[in-house]
Parts: sequence; C-alpha cells; structure tokens
Amino acid sequence: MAGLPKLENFIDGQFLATGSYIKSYDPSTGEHYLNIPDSGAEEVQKAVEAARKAFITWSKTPGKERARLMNAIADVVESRLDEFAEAESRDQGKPVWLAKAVDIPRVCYNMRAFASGIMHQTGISLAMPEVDCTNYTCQRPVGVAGLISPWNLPLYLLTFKLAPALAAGCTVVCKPSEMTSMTAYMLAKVMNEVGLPAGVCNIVFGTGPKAGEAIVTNPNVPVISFTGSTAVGKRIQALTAPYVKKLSLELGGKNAGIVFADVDLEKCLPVMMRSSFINQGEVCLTTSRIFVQEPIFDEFVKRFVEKAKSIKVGDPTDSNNMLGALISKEHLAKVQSYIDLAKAEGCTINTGLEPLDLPEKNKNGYFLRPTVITNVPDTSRLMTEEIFGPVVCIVPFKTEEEVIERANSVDYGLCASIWTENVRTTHRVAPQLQVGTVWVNCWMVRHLCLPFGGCKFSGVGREGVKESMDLYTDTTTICVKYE
Ligand code: TXE
Repeated sequence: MAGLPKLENFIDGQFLATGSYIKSYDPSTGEHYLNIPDSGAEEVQKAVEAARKAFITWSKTPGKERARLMNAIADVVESRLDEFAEAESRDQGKPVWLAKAVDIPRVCYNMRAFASGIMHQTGISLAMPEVDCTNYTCQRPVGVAGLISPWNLPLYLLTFKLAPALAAGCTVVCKPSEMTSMTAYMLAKVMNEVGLPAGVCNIVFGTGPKAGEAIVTNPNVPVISFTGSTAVGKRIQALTAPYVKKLSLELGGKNAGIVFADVDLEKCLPVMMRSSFINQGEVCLTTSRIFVQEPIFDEFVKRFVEKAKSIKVGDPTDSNNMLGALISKEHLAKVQSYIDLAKAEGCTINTGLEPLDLPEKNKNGYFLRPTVITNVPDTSRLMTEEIFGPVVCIVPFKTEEEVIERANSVDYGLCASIWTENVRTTHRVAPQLQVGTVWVNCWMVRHLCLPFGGCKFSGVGREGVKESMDLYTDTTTICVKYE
C-alpha cells in the first residue's frame, strides 16, 4: 500500500487520516492504485457529532444562502469537468466520454435543481372561519441525514441525495461505495473551497458492514437515504426499524422493454441497445428483459445482435469504446456466472463469447462483451435476477395481456419501456405495469421535478425535487385561533 495515494475522511471541514485502509482498484487495468480509509463506528460518531453541531446554524441559514453555496459547488465542479470525469472513469471503469457527458454534468444539475427547489417550497393553508381558526403547514429539516450510495454512478447518485438534503437544511454524513470513493473526496475539497460551513457535509469512507451500519444504526441520524442492492436495502430496513427512521430505499431492477409489432424499429433499436448496455449494464434502470411481439421477433433479434456485435469494448480513455470495464473482478465473475447458467440451461447465446482484442495495459481489466441471450424460459434466474452487467435476454410474446402478466411476474418493480406507434396501446398498458417509471418510445429521460423510485423489491419512497425535499423535512401542521 506504501507510496500509493490515500484518501482521508472529511469531518467537520477537516481531512483526517485513519488507522487502516482498504485497497481500491482501477477496473480497466486490475491495478491497485488508491487506498481508502477503513472507517468504523468511531469515525462515524465524530462525523455525526460534527453534523449535529453544524445543524444548529445550517438549519436556520436562509435558503438563498444555501442555494448560493450549492450553485458555487456546481460551478467549480463544472469548471473541472475533465478532472472529475477522468477520476470517475479510473475509479469505476466507465468510459471517460460517458462520465463527461452524463455523470459529472448531472452532479452540477443535481446541485442547481435542488438549489432552485429551495425557492419553490410551498405549504398548505386552510381557513376555518366557522371556528375562528386558520391552519397552515411548515417544513422543518429533519436533522442529520445518512446518505449511502453505490458504485455504478458514484458522484451522480451521491449528489442526488446530498443536494436535496442540503437544500432542505439538513446536515449530512455520507458514505460512498468503498469501490468508488475518489470523486466524493474531490467534492469535499470543492466544498471547503467554496466555503460550505464546517460540519454541514461530512464524508466517511469505508465498507458497508462497518461504516455503513454505524451510520444506519446511529440514533442521532433520523433519516437514511440508500441506493444499492435489494439485500442490503432489506437489511437497512430491519436495522432502522427499532429507531423508526425516515427511509428512502432505491434498490435493484429487472426491467422489461416491451416491443409491439407496430414499433418503429429504426428508432427503437439504438435506444434499446443503449438501455441494455450503457455503463456496462451497471445501471439499475437497465433493460435486461426484452419482450418482442412474435411477428417481428426474428427480425428484431437479428438486427439487435448485429448492433450488439458492433459495440466497441475496452480502454475507458479511448472515446471509440462504448463500454469500459466492469467494477471489480468479483462482479465480473458474478456476471459471467449468469452466462455459464445460460449455457447450462441450453439457452442460445447469440453474441458475447467472442474474444476481446484489448491493448496490453488493459489485459488484466474486467471487460465483457455485450451478451445477447434467447430461448430463455421466464422461470430462469436469467429472467428473474438482477445481473447488473451487459447481458440481455430477448423473448417473444403473443398478446398484450400475456406480456403485462409476464413483465409483472418478477419481484422487482423499478421501470419498464413500451415501444409502439399506437397511442391507445401506450395508455392501456403503461398503468398496468407494476413499476415506478414507464418510458414510451424512449428510455432514461426524466424531468427532475417528477418522482423517481421503485415498488416491490425495487424500493420504497421516491426521489425528485419535491419528494426528496419531503424526505429531508418533517411537516408541522399549525392551527391558530384568532378570536
Ligand atoms: O451493492 P451494495 P454491491 C446491485 C447489483 C449488484 C449488487 C451488489 O445487482 O450486483 O447490488 O452490489 C453499502 N449497511 N446494485 O455489493 O452492497 C456499500 O458500502 C449499510 C444495484 O456493491 O448494496 C455501498 O456504499 N451500508 C444498485 C452501498 O451500500 C451498506 C447499485 C451499496 O452496496 C451495507 C449497486 C450495510 N450492511 C448495486 N452493506 C442500484 N440500485 O443501482 C453495503 N453497504
């Protein structure tokens, strides 16, 4: 570990060293390049204390001042787009162009959208003249928020929690994924630079079981927002139950794309390709089950497979590559185990097994070709479990009723997409799907003012400009008698 850069926890505006460290790897080379603090209850307790102290002032800081600081953070991050994108790519494995086009701009957008949300907070007021009373509501920041984020969209998802929490007047203790901590550390530096008061945002690095659980079970952290796996989400729900905490859980998905025979394939195929494979398929909203109506099934598969074969995979710094590396050796092995399952179950692997031609420096990286599987029964684990890699199953269907039932047959309920030229089909099918978001003839387009989240095993709660502000505030109803 000697000689390699080390991150430090960000507590009360200070960067503090810890005793032990975790190794962090560059997924595109397999090289150990960074050390992350292996924090535990002691560091978390310090961070919570700092956040509690800062809450006294931050919760009363005028909204326009909170907004000014958040906008200043966005401006500095934007001015260092390349630096942040390169760091995100090195830590996560995603192509630099993608981090530059999507992840880092979204960090700035999160900060700005929620800063402007502060100015649009409203309440309810109702007069009761018959009893000489008037009623109104007001929102109070809840207190210290615990924010736990995953490795697939590291700073994008962390700031989707951080921005509304700060906007609402909460102070926070964040724990990014131990696999992708670098850009959160860079953000901490920016927060000090723009003058965010000490203790308003604290970042503790470390693993889920140690640092994460210390946040989740801290009695002085009354609200938890988590994005990650369903297994950990369930554990957090159980751990927080004795404390009756406010909770937002954004968990996994097994999302269906439903392609009707009247689809415009020219428009559908490129988007479906992106929705199946972008970010190496490591997106909770990834389409991993594509249902195609029988008359066009063969043509769809043929054209989809041709396109998938043409996708370039490799060095994330090469802008010709659409896909970079998967997050870790263990995750690559997990995704490959599903491909082995497909072989064992006699499914057809249309593409994905061809060897990759990688540059020398990437020979030990965690790369995988886009893999397209057909002849899969709905009961296969390939069709029911979240794979979280560039692996998609395509299956035929006959009728609308049948496809709705099959799409709804999994434990997850995050999102779905419908592809049709018939507006009636759209409005009939969309409300029957048991998911949080339905896209029609598109994917991953969403106004931040609309609620986002899942049902069933995909989570509880919604995130969005209004919904997140609701999570980080408590509502008080005030009734005043004036006679
Ligand atoms: O996620 P974890 P992992 C899915 C995907 C993936 C699988 C495992 O299927 O293959 O989850 O990924 C912290 N208490 N998604 O293992 O473990 C952890 O340190 C408190 C979908 O990386 O859920 C990290 O910061 N915190 C998902 C965060 O939780 C704990 C994105 C997520 O880690 C904890 C990521 C604990 N006991 C994975 N254990 C999506 N919905 O986008 C872990 N953590």
